[in-house]
Amino acid sequence: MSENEERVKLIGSWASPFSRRVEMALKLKGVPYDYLDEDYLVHKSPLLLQLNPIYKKVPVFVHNDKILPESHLILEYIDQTWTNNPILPQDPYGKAMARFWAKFVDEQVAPITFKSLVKTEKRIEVAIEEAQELIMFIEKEITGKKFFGGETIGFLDMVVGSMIPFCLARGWECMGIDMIPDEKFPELNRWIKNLEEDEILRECIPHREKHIEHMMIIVGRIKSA
Ligand SMILES: N[C@@H](CCC(=O)N[C@@H](CS)C(=O)NCC(=O)O)C(=O)O
Repeated sequence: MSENEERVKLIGSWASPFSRRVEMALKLKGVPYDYLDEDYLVHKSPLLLQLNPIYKKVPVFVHNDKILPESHLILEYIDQTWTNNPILPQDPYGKAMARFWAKFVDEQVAPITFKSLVKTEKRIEVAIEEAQELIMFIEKEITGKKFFGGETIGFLDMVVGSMIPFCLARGWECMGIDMIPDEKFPELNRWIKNLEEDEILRECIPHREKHIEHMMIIVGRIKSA
């Protein structure tokens, strides 16, 4: 390897939306990288524990001698380091709002529409309705947009796309829940189709059947926790 050559490594997991979104960004920007897959449900490698001793979670991004956990931070770092095909808006308000929606989806939508739903003590119809109320905020935000940030794939498509259609929806499917029917969420479903048409994104989406089996395991674990 020459002295100037970049060393880029991602420690991720095939089923993790947090890892998938980082691969989406690397592929979109054409950054070559080595990938190490962690089967974190079974075992956490000494490398993962060493690189992310605080959270012990994937993904961890390694660029030369820099080590960075946390997918939102990794995406921002990638965007600022490899500036072709920008994924975040350039204007301060657009950037702040992209961060807002990304945080909302990871910190509110994901736990409330999945983990809490699996364990809910409410009537399931009521819990689903509450989950749909949250998702409706995304439906409204996405209305009329090809992608979340406009005409090209960007940060929000990676964060929200890796989470809602290509992770949570598979969990809802294995629980037999039709969470985002077309009649109720036409704009969300239109946007999902746009994502599925993109070759780079498609490459980063976990294989559906295998993923549903994985989500079954997660549902079982949440139930018995
Ligand atoms: N906030 C983190 C979340 C990462 C995360 O939750 N990763 C999961 C995989 S989907 C993990 O490593 N879980 C292992 C554990 O919870 O012990 C990010 O955005 O990167």
